Amino acid sequence: MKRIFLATLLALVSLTGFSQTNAPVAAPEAVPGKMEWFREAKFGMFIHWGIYTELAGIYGDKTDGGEWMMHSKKIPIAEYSALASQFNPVRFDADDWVRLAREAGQRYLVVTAKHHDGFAMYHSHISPYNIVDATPYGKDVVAELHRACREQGLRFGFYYSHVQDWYHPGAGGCDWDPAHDGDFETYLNEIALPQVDELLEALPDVDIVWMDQGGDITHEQAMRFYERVRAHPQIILNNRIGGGVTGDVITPEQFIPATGYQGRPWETCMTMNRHWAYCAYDDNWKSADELITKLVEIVSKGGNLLLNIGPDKYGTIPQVCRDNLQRIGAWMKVNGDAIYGTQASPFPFLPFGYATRKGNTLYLHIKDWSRRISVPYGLRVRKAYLLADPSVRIRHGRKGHQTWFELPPFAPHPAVSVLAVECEENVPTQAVPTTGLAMKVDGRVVPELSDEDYKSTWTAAAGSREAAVEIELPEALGIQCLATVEPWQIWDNIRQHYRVEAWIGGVWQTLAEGDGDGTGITLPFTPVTARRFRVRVTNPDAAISLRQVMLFQ
Ligand code: H79
Repeated sequence: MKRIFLATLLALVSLTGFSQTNAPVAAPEAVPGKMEWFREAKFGMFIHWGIYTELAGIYGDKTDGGEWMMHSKKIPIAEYSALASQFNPVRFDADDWVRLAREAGQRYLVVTAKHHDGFAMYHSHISPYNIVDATPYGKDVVAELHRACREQGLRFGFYYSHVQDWYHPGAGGCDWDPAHDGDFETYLNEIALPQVDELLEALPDVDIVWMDQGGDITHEQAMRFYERVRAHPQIILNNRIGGGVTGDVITPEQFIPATGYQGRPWETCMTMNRHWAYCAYDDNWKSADELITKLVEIVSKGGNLLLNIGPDKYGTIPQVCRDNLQRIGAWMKVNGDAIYGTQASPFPFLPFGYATRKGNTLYLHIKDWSRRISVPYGLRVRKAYLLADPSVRIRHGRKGHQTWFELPPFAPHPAVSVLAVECEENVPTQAVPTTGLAMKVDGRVVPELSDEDYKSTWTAAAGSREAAVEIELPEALGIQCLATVEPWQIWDNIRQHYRVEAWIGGVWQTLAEGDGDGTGITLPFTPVTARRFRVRVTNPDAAISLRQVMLFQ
């Protein structure tokens, strides 16, 4: 079986003329429909837990906390590893954690089996640097969570940092302690690959393998991980193996992509405050309402949300996290039909919020409540009702290519309220008016900006700090939002600035201004009808760079 699989893979590799360097591997769906549960589930729990919680984000000055502390403060291996002898999370209760996830409406759970610090939170037979052999607690918490997930009907996955490991010699990431000197191949063969093997053996029915930060390992090194995981055809593998090898799921970290990823499975992982691991002083909590809104936005763009919690060194989940999850759960009880098993919105942009759909039913997720909302399509409505109160009569009608709905005076929920609209037919996906359009930067056509490839990137000449993207629509249209995709990551701290203008009455009128966060921007404004637009871009931090520029109706 395994041999047939490998042979098929090799055939595929030679067919696609795949190079050693960076060609992505097509994801073979070994089990037909193996992604189905994932696409339906929409919402999972991420758990970052390890011996770094002994520090709780405090070591010297309290800046770079969390699971990166050892790296940020260049803590010697001998000192950091001694934290293990204190780690005794007596309040850990796998059944309680999984119940919390289930009651929040989360359908799967992913836990850090080994993070970049190299400490295994399961019983490893490859390295004694693990929770069973090196801590007074002495129990395998990954196995416990796996058991509890199976009992309560949640899917289960483990996170494994395969390249960075600041403890085992030769691995990536640790350059401050000579005790870490060694050979990367030896680390791969003696630690990382055997640990992945033993995890797959201990958890043969695991649903997700979440590798992290493969980066610049070679294609051949990446393939060794890839093949191991692919020998278990049911496993959903993320895209962070490195070496140009892609998996099944695209994994934006701490951001929501402007339009999703063209029908490919994706999952945003996100923290509730600013750290993945427990951090005693980080009070930058997102509210339950913000988190509900993010979940809705993600699902409306066809993705999943893997929402993180960071339990502390006792095994206690911060009360704020519990409260947030409970509130999300209450919302999901009422509105879950508009989340689970739905497809992405047919509308690239809606000024009042978001949409999802299932068959002929359209779910309008209303964030900015008003007495009257409309969608830019003439729907043949059979029935419209609020999920929070189906007994309230909702008047509706058509006007040209619009369908309007009259809402009661008060929103049922302060974050997002859902209007279900049963239609006579499936609503077709509305095109983004700028896709495929010739966009010019300083007079020259730049195809990267309007193709459908979110990865193709245009970068201005080094040193240039200003550019103008000119967009001429085939006809005047009512436009009310600019969206861009940028090539950086959140942690690069790049603030590219945008000013959107329209040519109206013989002058350029400014419509809106704002800064990207390194991954892009969604900038809504009061609708204007015009044919010519201009997006002026400045970048104080780096050469101007863009992947996509879109205008939405
Ligand atoms: O496990 C979480 C992160 O620890 C991990 N991925 C998620 C799921 C991750 N590994 N690397 N990165 C994320 C990107 C690196 C970010 C960094 Fe930093 C910026 C490392 C050093 C500067 C953030 C800020 C961490 C320390 C300071």
